[in-house]
Amino acid sequence: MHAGAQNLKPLHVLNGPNLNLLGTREPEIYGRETLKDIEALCRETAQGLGFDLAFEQTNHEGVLVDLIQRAGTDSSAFVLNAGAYTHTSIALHDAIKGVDAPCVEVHLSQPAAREAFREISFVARAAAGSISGFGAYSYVLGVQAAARLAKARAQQD
Ligand code: CA2
Repeated sequence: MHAGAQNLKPLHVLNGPNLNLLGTREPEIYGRETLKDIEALCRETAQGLGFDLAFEQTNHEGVLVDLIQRAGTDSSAFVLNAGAYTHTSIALHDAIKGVDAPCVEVHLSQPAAREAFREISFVARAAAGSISGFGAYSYVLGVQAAARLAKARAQQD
C-alpha cells in the first residue's frame, strides 16, 4: 500500500443517467469504452494509489442523491459524472453541499463546447473541481484528483 492511503476510506465513483449505454452509441462524443471498461480503469487507478473503490450507476435522480449521501459517510472522496442531471439538478447540488467528502466532477465530453443547455453545471458549483473532455481518461484524472484530496485531508486531521 502507498504511503498516506492506509486506513483511508474508499473512493466512490458515481454515474448518472444513460451512462450504462456507453460504448453502444455516439462514440464520436463519448468514446468506445463501455462503463465496465471505465470501472476497470478506475479500479486500476485507485489500486495503484492504495485505495479501494466503489463504482455505481443509476438512472434515477433520487437514487443519485442517496449515493452522494452514502459517499459522504463511506468514502474519503468521490468522483461524480451526473450525466444530464449535471445541468438540471439543484437536488444533486444540495446533496454535494450537504456532505463532508469532497466531490470531483467528471465528464467524458466537454459540455461547455456543446449545446447551450449544457453550459450550466449545478454540480460544478458544489464540487471541489471539474475534469471534462478527455473521454474515459477524464475518470482516471478524476480518481487521481479524488485520491489527492483524500490524502491532503487526512494530513490535516
Ligand atoms: O460528457 C459527459 O460525461 C456527460 O455527462 C454525458 C451526459 C451528458 O448529458 C452530459 O451533458 C455530459 C450523457 C450521457 C449519455 O451517454 C450516452 C452514451 C451512449 C448512448 C446514449 C447516451
